[in-house]
Amino acid sequence: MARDHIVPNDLRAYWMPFTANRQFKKAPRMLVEAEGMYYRNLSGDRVLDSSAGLWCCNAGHRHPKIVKAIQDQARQLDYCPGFQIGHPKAFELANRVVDLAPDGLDHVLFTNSGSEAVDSALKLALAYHRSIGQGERFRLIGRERGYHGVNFGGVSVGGIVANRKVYGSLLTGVDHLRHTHMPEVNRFSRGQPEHGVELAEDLERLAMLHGPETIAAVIIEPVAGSTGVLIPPVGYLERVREICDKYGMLLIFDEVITGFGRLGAPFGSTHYGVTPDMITCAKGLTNGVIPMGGVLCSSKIHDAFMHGPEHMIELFHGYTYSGNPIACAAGLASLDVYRDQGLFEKTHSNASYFEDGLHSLRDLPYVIDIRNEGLVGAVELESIDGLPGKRAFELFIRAFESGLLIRVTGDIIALSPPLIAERSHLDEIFGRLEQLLRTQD
Ligand code: PXG
Repeated sequence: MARDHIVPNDLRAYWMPFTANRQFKKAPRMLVEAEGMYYRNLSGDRVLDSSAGLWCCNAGHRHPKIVKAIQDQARQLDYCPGFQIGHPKAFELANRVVDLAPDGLDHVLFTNSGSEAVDSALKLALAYHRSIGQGERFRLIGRERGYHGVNFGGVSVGGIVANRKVYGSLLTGVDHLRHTHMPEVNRFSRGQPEHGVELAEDLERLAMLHGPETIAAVIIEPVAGSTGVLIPPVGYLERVREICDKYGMLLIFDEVITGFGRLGAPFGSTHYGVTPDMITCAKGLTNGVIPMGGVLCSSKIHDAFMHGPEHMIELFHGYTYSGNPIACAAGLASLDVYRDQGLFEKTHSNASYFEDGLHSLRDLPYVIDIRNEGLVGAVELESIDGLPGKRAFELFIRAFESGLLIRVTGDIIALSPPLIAERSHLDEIFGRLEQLLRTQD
């Protein structure tokens, strides 16, 4: 295929997100095409995608049905105001999302990203308590090592230090549970680690410390993704749910990564059989192709706002692009593809093959832990003394140069291949990783 991609000779203007900008601009890594499991770089070489872009392209790249849906929608209705006006696809997508969710989560707000979904959910939690006469519930509880996007609410409840520490005092009234990483007892666990259910008791302690009647909501990722894939210990999510119920605190599952099939079920909550009061999602909602996120909530929450004069707006919240028609078209097509290609079931049936492949890397140099669930996994490497993150970053560069896209965070390699991955693709990912790990300096 002829390649006519023009590369600007000045890269200074674009300040790239979560990127080592100076390093990048000295030796840029550009992708210019994609199809299925592969990208292509500027030289036309294939790059195998082991991270579904950034955990989002679950149906792989440039899926013809999703591409067509977006093209058709752009030709038909490009934009429609979302306030006081609707278009059919927003309602259709909301129904389809709710159908996949656990029973009881019957309503959806649309946003444009996971970060916006999180901040919307936190605001909704506060407004809900006020609407039922419990306005004294103002506290929000997150968890160490949690990632809930980059907006003020999400950073406040988040627990990744580098994402927080330079941004001032953030929201007040926030506290954190301890994270659930216990390598001393859970190293190389397959699926849910055996130890750590007792960490859920942190919530009981925080309730006693602050007064449970002051806590509005608890937000956690069922599987903590960004921090390097931490799988919930057996019984942990159930216990958090119990404590929330005991004290009337809302439970929010941030399913931006675990939503839409990553664990082999529509949501992490369906996979683990624990139903929160709200779910935040994004990424796989539109296969990552058009920005979109959402907040699913229970009828209990929704109905609490549905009173007062009917001409009045019930919730003063929303975005210019909430329910954008092209995003909705991408969402509907993505959900069709997930269903028609049986991608959640495929993930479920590939999970143990993925697990075996991942754990086969266990004895390679510097590997200190491996964790997995569904089609998400992590290989943790021993950090170089005084240079945390360097070992994995170098591996990332070498992988990219050799035609494999991986995601690294600190010294952890996180894998989350598109759910269309055949076993041959998984073999290729693990084969290449083995080679790269074996040949480290
Ligand atoms: N919550 C969770 C659980 C996430 O994983 C967000 C919120 C924010 O979503 P947006 O759409 O605002 O980015 C996320 C996003 C990585 C990585 O490799 C993870 C995310 C985004 C980009 C990179 O660690 N998670």
